[in-house]
Amino acid sequence: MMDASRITLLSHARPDGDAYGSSLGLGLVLKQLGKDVQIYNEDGLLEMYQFLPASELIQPTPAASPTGLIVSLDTSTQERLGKKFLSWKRSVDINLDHHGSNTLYAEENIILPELPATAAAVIQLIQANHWPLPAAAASNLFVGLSTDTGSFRYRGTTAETFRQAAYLVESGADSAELSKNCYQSMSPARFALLRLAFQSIETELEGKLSHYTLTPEMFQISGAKPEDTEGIVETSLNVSSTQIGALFEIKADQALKVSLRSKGSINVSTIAQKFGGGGHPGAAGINFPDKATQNKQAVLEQLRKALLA
Ligand SMILES: [Mn+2]
Repeated sequence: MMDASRITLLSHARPDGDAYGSSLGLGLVLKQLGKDVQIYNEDGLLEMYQFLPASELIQPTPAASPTGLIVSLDTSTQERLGKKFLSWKRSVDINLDHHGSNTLYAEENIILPELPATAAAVIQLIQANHWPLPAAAASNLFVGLSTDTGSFRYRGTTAETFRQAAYLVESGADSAELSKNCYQSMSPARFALLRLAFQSIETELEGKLSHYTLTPEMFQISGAKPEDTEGIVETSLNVSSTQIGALFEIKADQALKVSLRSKGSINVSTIAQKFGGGGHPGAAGINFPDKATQNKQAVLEQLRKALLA
């Protein structure tokens, strides 16, 4: 990565705090090293992440393929980089990720499933190379580390994670301010969607399984955006009995987006992979192009089976 002068950083569509945080964190460090850096995402910059320092560097993926080195971050499959990227007909040079389900689609694949965030992999890279870490980069990496660990709560958060967090704070990341922007800055529309989502909750198997179903009407009524579903499924795990939480998002064209979370011993990534999805043992997702109702039932069947096993 040190040799290339022009570097393009990509992350997955429907980006989250780790996709943006790891790309911006690495991008700002490379820029300071004198590199010509482009940071692209299929969805551009979502409004809720405008607070990230230097967030304006995130541009929607252009139609034309750039020259130079292409690096993907936090992205388990090539398809998740989005349609624009696929139209470039170019392969990724370096694939830096922490999803165990990563399909190793690049020339060089650096997959670290033991790390709780791609931001953690970027921090290792920065430290190993003794690259200077500007405060703006540290702040972005803090957001990646904090959001993917559920504020340092999930399994996978280790002593090293806290050491990395300390390093970021020492480098200028304001943890309280960033956390407020991540967790206490919900838009009224998102809050309205949350209210409707809670009304849709169904629990099964003595509360071990808890699932939400979102419909296009709920987005209409609340005025929420597609990205406003982030964090909803996690709230089901706040109930003591819940072992698996699921969020089913039914689209107008009957496509179905499924988010799965587990706080027990059940690996939801294995279940997602049965349907062509993937993720981590505690957090995984599936995208079905059609047959929303049927596919929802099929996933629920697998979740019940896992809980009864
Ligand atoms: Mn991640």
